[in-house]
Parts: sequence; C-alpha cells; structure tokens
Amino acid sequence: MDNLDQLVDDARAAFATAGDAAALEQAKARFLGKSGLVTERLKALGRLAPDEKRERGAAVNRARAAIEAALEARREALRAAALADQLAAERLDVTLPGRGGVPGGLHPVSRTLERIERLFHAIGFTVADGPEIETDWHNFTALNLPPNHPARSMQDTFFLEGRNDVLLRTHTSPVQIRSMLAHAERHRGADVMPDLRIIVPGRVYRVDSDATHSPMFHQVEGLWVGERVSFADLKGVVADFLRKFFETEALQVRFRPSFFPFTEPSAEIDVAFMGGAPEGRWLEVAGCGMVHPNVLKSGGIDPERYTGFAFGFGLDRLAMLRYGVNDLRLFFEGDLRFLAQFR
Ligand code: 2U9
Repeated sequence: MDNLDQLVDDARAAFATAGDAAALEQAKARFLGKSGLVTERLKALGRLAPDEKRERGAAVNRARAAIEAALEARREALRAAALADQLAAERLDVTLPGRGGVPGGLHPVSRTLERIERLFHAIGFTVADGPEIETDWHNFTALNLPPNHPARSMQDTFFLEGRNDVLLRTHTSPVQIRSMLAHAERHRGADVMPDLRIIVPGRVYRVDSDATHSPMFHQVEGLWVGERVSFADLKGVVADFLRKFFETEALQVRFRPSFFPFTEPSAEIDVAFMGGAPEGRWLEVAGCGMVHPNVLKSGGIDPERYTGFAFGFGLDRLAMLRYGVNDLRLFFEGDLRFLAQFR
C-alpha cells in the first residue's frame, strides 16, 4: 500500500518550490488535477471492498485536505510576498524635502535692519511705523519745509494722480511727527512727559534713479525727545551705534556742520575705517541735528521745556557698506544669483 504521508510531503515540497502563482497552479494540477496523484487514488477506491473502501477513503480524503491546505497556505504566502515586493518597489519616503525646496533667507537689507533694531533696542528705543502715502502737511509743512522748497516739486516727489496734498512720503520723518503728537497727547496734563525714544525704518520714495539712487529706497531715522537732551547725547548715541554696527572700535566718526530745515544745528555724519577697507577715506553715512523748535511744536511738544535730537540713515547704503555691494540697484532686482550669497 502506498504511503499517503509521503504523498502529502511531496505535495508540500512541490508547492514550496513553486516560485510564483503559475508554477503553483502547475504543481496543484499534478496532485489535485483530473488525472493528478490524489485523483488517481480516489478513483482506485472503486476497486476496493466496502470495509477497506471506507477506511482508505477517509485516509485519502485526509491527505487531500492536507494538500489543499498546503496549497492555500502557499498561495497566501506568494500573495503576501508579491504585496511586499510591490510595497517595496513603490515605497515613498515622506521625509524627503519637496521638489524645489531651496532654503530661503532674509534679504540683506532686512538683515541690516534687524541688526540696527537690535542695537537701538538695547539702549531703550522702540520701533515706530506709519503710512507710506502721506499728507503734504505731515511730510513737509510739519517738518519746517518752506512752501517753495524744491523737495515739494513734482520733479522730486511722487504725488498721487490729480492731487497736490497727498504723496508718497519722501522720508520717514512724518512718522516721528505722528509719534510725537500721540506721545504728547498720551501724557497731556502730566507733571512731566517721559522721554520719547524711537527709530523709524521704512520705504521712502523720490523721483531719482541711477547706480546710487532708486525711486524707492529705505531709511532708518531716529528721534530722542526729553528734558535736557543735548547734542552731546546725539554724538554719543550715534558714534556708539556706528562702532557696534561696523564691529570696530577703530572707526573714526566726525560731525560736519550742515543744514536741514527740520534740525538746528545740523550735521552730516562721516565715518572712516582705520586699518580696514576702504582705509582712511571719509564716507558720509547719515545726517542729524537738534530737532527744530518749529518741528517740536508741530508734534505738540513745548520747545521751551523739551529738546530732542534726530538722525537719518540710508538703510540701503549701510547694507552696501556692510556687505561690500557697489550698486544699489542689485538690492531691488530680485536676482537670486545675487541674493543667494546672503543666505
Ligand atoms: C523729525 C525731526 C527731525 C531726521 C534727519 C537727516 C538729517 C538726514 C538723510 C540720510 C540719508 C536722508 O536717507 S538719506 O538720504 N537724512 O540727513 N535726517 S536729520 O530729522 C528729523 C526727522 C523727524 C520730527
């Protein structure tokens, strides 16, 4: 009598070596097909006596059930392996950065401004801002500019279409006017008004365009108003700031007498790098002065009791000096080959 256990073992071995679904179906046909090895034995049952038939039939059926179970297990294993292969082939790394994800960075003018804000914040200044579209009064009249001053002409200032009383601010100074008015109002009736210390960065607009002038550029102005604020305070604050900004105590700073309608006395501020580049040459970096009494009055502040100093820097010019850039327009063209150097 043949060994059914051996038959089951042979079937298991045949299924195990079938590497894919097609090979497995061929192996199945060999055992369970119409003329397969299991079917052969079922057919042979007909030739047996009833007693033998019952016993042998049950044994063949057990063997067939074991072979069918082995077949199903192998089918399942092949399915699982195929799925695992597919998952591995189509695997997504969700931790990869997205396409085009080039890291950005702050614009050099923004970086320069952040540096300036940090240095002034350390000595008690806050940052003030205001509208870029201004009234003629806040931009000119309040700042002691006489009615026929050339800055008020259409050759120098962008006025809004069809209006002569609204314009793009030509400096950030109108923000200081607004800040003084608000400060004076807030402390009206008090015994003493606390000091007002602000820096005012922002975009300003003038009809001008060449390698060193852009129709839009950036200023940072500063203002300190209080009792007994002096020109000596102005010199100390500005010289200290410039040495920290340029990171050298060897910086020479000079105040050269000048004229602005909104300050009296007024000065231009020059710096020279000793032992640095550009060596020894005086460079103009700012203007400054004691706030003109008429301007304090426009800001609602009593010039008999309070004094103040003001200064104005060209922010883009400070950025050019800090980073060694020789053409102002590079800052405003948005060329990534230029900007990427500051990341
Ligand atoms: C108020 C009173 C006084 C601000 C000042 C300058 C001198 C100055 C220039 C620097 C380079 C403009 O960007 S730039 O071309 N600025 O020379 N600015 S004093 O004086 C003020 C401002 C506001 C109420």
